[in-house]
Amino acid sequence: MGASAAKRIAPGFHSEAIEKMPREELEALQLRRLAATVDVVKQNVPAFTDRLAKVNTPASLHGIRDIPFTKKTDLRDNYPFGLFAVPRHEVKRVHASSGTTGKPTVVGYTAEDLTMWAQCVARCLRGAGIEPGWMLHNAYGYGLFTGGLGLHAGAEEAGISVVPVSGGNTERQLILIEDFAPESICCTPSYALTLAEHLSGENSLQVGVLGAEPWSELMREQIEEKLSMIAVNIYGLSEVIGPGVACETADRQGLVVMEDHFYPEVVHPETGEVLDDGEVGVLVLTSLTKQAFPILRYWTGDLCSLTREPSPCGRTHARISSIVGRSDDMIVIRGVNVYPSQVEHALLGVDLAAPHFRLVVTREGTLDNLTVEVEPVEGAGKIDDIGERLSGRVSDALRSSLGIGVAVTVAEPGSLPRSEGGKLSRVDDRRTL
Ligand code: DLL
Repeated sequence: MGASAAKRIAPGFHSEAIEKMPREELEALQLRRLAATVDVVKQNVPAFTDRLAKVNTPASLHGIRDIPFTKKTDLRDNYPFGLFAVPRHEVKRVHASSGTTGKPTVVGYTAEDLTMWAQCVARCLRGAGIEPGWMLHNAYGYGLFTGGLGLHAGAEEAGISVVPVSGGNTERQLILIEDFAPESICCTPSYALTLAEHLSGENSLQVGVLGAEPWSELMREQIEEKLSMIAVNIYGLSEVIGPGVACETADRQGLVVMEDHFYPEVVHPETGEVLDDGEVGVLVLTSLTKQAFPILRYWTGDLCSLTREPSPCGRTHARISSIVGRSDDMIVIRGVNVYPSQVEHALLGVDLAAPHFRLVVTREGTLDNLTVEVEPVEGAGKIDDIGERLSGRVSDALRSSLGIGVAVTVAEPGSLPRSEGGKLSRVDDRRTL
């Protein structure tokens, strides 16, 4: 049974009046909240006093463009609590994201921030079609990562029973899914694929809420097919709140931004100029209600486009496309700009290729090299017999989508890294070594 044959899942609501608020009213609310946030940051975050000295309280939403971007380096430079806008005793929780180098970036929440966050995630889960009273198997990591606790609080807020499994220990996860028969699951898409290698299509799951890493439409098809559930994309980042900044509904027509709390812009990756709706650029987010760690024009580095057309389900808030890559992920191969997500997309369309792969990036002198490692699908035959055919097909697919030739190697089935519960990096970037 594929997802299409599964019971039709319809988007629900957690705060219907807000989610369907007429845009004019929504934008007036955003402006009031933006003005208050700018004033709070100016007054309460000494690290930004100089930077914001010439910025006036915005009189229109357009006025946000006068505010300088906040970047990840600002969080590192003010580690750990230097950008908090409330006294330490008002901070009820901190989370942190592990940077690949150096210190983590630390974020904080007041009691009201935690309530707002739970409400945003509750909207995501209800929009995804999960009903109050259903069970949610939560396989996002609990701890400093925002995934586990973020989804946990949202489920409770929406009246969904949550199983706080956290990531890892796949064997135990499989037993619990079998025995508890949850209707829904949340985890990274790469971990959903790991679970799908062991779970039959005859399982209890109807909805998966997957995110925290990029994934393509083809990967969605594979997950939906193998697990017989619909797979909904959830987006967020710890600097802005955690999961729940934006999420698809069960219709899967773009990710609805919780626009009463987060103001989205898409800007040109090099000039920072705000782009028109529909154009792909860097997503920039401003928190409109956060207290402990308000953030103005945060440069996410995530590439997507934006639309303000109303959704089929009646939601009026803006939607972003799936994240198509990160502005800092670009590889230049013989003068051609390549994003790993483009490679993934081409690769997943090759029928002999399994959805497990790795991109190895190396540098010789000033030239970047890319090697794509692929695995054959189960049952395709011995590598000696099909290896050449598989690598030929992958090379052809890559040449036609990227316009350049890329080295391809075929690995033994099961040998490439699988997600063990957390984010899976499919790019092995050896250029800095
Ligand atoms: O990954 C928050 C989260 C948890 C989102 C659970 C969804 C589900 P960070 O660890 O701070 O926070 O990582 C944020 O992950 O800037 C994106 O590059 C990437 N990311 C998150 N969601 C998606 C998604 C959490 N749906 C960074 N698609 C972000 C693509 C995503 N990339």
